[in-house]
Amino acid sequence: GRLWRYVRGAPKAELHLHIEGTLEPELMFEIAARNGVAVEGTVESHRIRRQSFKDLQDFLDLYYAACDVLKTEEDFRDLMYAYLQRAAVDNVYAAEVFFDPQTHTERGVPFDVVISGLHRGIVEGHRNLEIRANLIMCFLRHLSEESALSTLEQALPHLDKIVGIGLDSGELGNPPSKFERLFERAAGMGLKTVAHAGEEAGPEYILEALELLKVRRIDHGVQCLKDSSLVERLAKEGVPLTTCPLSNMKLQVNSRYFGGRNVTGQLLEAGLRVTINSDDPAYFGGYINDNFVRAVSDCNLTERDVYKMCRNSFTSSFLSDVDKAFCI
Ligand code: ES4
Ligand code: ZN
Repeated sequence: GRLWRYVRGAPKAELHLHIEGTLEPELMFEIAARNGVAVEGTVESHRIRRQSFKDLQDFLDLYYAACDVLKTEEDFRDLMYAYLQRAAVDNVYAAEVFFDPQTHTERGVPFDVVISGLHRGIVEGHRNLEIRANLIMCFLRHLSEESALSTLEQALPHLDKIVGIGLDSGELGNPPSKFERLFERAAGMGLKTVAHAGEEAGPEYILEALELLKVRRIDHGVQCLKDSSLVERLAKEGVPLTTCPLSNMKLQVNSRYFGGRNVTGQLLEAGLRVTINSDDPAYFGGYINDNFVRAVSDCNLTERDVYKMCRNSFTSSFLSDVDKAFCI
């Protein structure tokens, strides 16, 4: 209806999207077959397995296992291109795409293969689909600082293909403070910084990400609602939150921490700079417009709210000021 039409037609930027989380079962089997990798089950059984997760770790175990099929530059190109095709349908003008190099280098896939393939997908997407994309290199917070620092070294010849760095994977027990030196080094190299914080862990992780990692955006950040003085600060400083409504629902963040409620409405009412994103759409049951529609219908939002969040997505992006002005 009218709501869907408005959401679909609104230009938007996607700021929180893990490229590995766009691997649909169909593409996973296609890539597995051509690489001679055995995968248990069927497209249908994988769809069913992805319908619900106990928590973040339950999801991550499946997400990392699915990545085993990815081996060649073509695989990473195809993964990126398929996502950009799907995002263009949702009127995404620009995407800032997370990738997890350590997930692949730990399995013996060279860093250069991963980044060259993803970059080729971006170049072809820009040429054929008129969609822009940039890469944000994410570090797995369950691994050591040493592993992260050596991964940053491997990125040195490819800095022209990366706009920034992020921090993801299992949050509890892996606080931002573990990566203070990494973020300082990356910032010194001219890279923008973001971090997942306050998805499952509490508001103190958000505060650490701001104070110690000096991030420009908080990925998720919904747990700020547990600390009213933090909410005030985020609102006053206009810190962008890249929220993911379907992700929070599927990973039981809402049921565990918010009485089952979608918190998009509360975040907006608090005056926060909220954006809506899809996180891992091949696992959480929808792409970016599905996330908008879910938030609007759960929280009774207006078209004005949708407009505001789309505008926030551009102002919070790492696009140049000229590009931002063109998009808004
Ligand atoms: C992730 Cl939802 C989420 N949280 C943390 N790390 C991730 N990696 C991929 N999806
Ligand atoms: Zn995420």
